[in-house]
This record gives sequence, C-alpha cells and structure tokens, in this order.
Amino acid sequence: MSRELVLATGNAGKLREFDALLAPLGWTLVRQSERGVVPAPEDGATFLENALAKARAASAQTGLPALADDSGLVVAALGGAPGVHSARYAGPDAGDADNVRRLLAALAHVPESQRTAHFHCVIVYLRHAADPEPLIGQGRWVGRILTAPQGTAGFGYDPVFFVPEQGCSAAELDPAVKNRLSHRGRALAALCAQLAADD
Ligand code: ITT
Repeated sequence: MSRELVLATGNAGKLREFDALLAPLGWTLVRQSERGVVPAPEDGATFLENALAKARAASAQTGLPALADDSGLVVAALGGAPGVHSARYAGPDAGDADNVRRLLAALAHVPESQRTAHFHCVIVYLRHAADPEPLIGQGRWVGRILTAPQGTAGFGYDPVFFVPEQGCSAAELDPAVKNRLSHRGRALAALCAQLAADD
C-alpha cells in the first residue's frame, strides 16, 4: 500500500528519524517545508493538543493526510519541566546546546538518584484536516539526566539522556538502536498498529 502524506515537522533531527522509521512502510513523504506550510502555533497545554494542531495545519494547507509529532523531556526533579516547552526551554530562539546548558544548570545540585527523566512522544495521523477520528500513538522512554554531554548522534537532549539498558547516552547510540528503543519509535509502532487496522 502506498500513501502520500505530509510530515508536519520542521525539526531536522525528527525528520531524519522519521525518514528511517517510515521508509519500510512504503509511504511517499512530503516535507511541510516543500509545500510552504505555515506551522501552527504550539501553545497547547499537552503534547496531544500540539500534535493535533500541527497535523491539522499541515493537512489543511496541503490537502494531504498528515503525520505530526509533539515530544519533549519530562524531568521529575523539575516538576515535569521542560515538558511541552522542551524546544524553547532556554528562550524563543534557543538551540539544542542552549537548552542542554539550561537543563544542566537547573539540575546542578540534584544528586544522581533524583535525576530521573523520560521523553514523551505523541504522534497524530489525520486522514484530512477535519478528520474527527485522529489516530494517536504515544511512547515513553525512561532514563536519567547526566551531569555533562556525551556523544554526538541524535539531537536535542540526547547527549545528556542516559539510557540505563544500554549504559550510554542517547547520543552515543546507533541511530537504528535509538529508533527501536525511543519514545518516537514506540509511538510510531503504536500508531502503525492502528493504521494497519484502518481502511
Ligand atoms: P516541530 O514542532 O516542527 O516538530 P520542534 O523541535 O518544535 O519541531 P517539539 O515542539 O515537539 O518539536 O519539541 C520537541 C523538543 O523536545 C525537541 O526540540 C527536543 O529539544 C526535545 N526532543 C524531542 N524528542 C527528542 C529526542 O528524540 N531526542 C532529544 N531531544 C528530543
């Protein structure tokens, strides 16, 4: 089965991971930037609200089915921050390195036993912009925040996210291993199970 769909993200790290994750499924992927999509504002209180808004905007502006991801890092010692604000934790124009610096500063005096964190990912699939029955996949990846960055792969907070079952940071994992274990890989697997049952 081949379907054309617009991938509603401007994040280069996510795009790389989605390219690899979706390649075996035979979909024709259109980047929203190729179609001049103006992204939706991300002002929802939940990952789900933001993912729905992104998918709806991309579908409305392209006339294609859309897939959107909203994700972030949830740190217990910070009361769940940066959460839905992960992309802009250090300010409106912050890059990955700025966000990582702010996170490490916020946790400077927090001992290892209290540095538990998880990534959360919600992926939404809309058949069309007014689709009242969105397919929704969610995934979680539990780990711990390191005291200094390690590794160069991945994106975002990967260099400071320690993956206990692998004994290294997410940025030290082979990309295929990250995709198998990660919040995004799990959310997409959950979504694909629903897509397979959808006519
Ligand atoms: P789009 O909205 O265009 O998809 P974005 O970067 O603004 O791009 P989000 O609002 O979903 O996307 O923010 C996700 C942020 O959470 C991202 O910028 C990273 O800082 C962090 N993040 C999400 N998944 C991650 C991962 O797999 N590894 C490291 N950091 C991740």
